[in-house]
Amino acid sequence: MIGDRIFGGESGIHLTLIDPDEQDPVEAGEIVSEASAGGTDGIMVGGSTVSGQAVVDQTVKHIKKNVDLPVILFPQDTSGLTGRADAVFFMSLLNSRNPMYITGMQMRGAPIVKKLGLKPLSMAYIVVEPGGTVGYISDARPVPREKPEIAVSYSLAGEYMGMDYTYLEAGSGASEHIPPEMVGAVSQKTNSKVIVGGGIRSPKHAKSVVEAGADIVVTGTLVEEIDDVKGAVSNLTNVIHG
Ligand code: 1GP
Repeated sequence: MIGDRIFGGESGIHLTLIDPDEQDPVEAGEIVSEASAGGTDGIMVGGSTVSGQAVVDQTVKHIKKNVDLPVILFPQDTSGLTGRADAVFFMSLLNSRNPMYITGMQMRGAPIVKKLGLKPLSMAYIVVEPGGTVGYISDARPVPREKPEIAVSYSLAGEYMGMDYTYLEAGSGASEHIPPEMVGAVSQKTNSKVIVGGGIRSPKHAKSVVEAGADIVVTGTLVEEIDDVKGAVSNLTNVIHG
């Protein structure tokens, strides 16, 4: 079934993140066709500044038209939801200072997720320095890069609250990805599936976080900036799939 590898909790997964504000829906469909040919395992759709539900809906429509891959929403608020997707990262930004990003949006979104029949994937979302746009918009207090123990504590807190995934987020387009030492500490000391994203642009970057224990690697900016999406994704998936 679609998404079995991801929803079954397997490791060695690559997800391609599409920000609906970065291209029109038709172009998003073309990009994911290339990413699929390069071996990506699924598509995430979301961004920090999405300009409305209609664009999310149309983006997922064109993605679904072009590829037979699971589509997981990565919403910044309820406007990031559409029933055309398969699942949603139902996340709480644990190190935000604003309760809207910890439980507020979740309260508003939960009935919509239920009504749309989206599969909720429960996730502790942890913003790490530099944190980028998402860190700024969500009023996060980014975890210092040299403090893996703080990331472990947040991840464990999420695990004990019943969350299946921990997403270590450096911020889209980050100058440096999550330090492997932090990925390793979270992977070893928690039972969470560890997702790592932000600033991963090369097979070398991907290899370093996978070897440290990342179960899922997310790349977004790369496919926005490169012409040969298939080639770039293929280079990453060769490393991530092992
Ligand atoms: C952003 O972690 C994701 O939420 C992906 O980051 O755009 O830097 O790949 P990049």
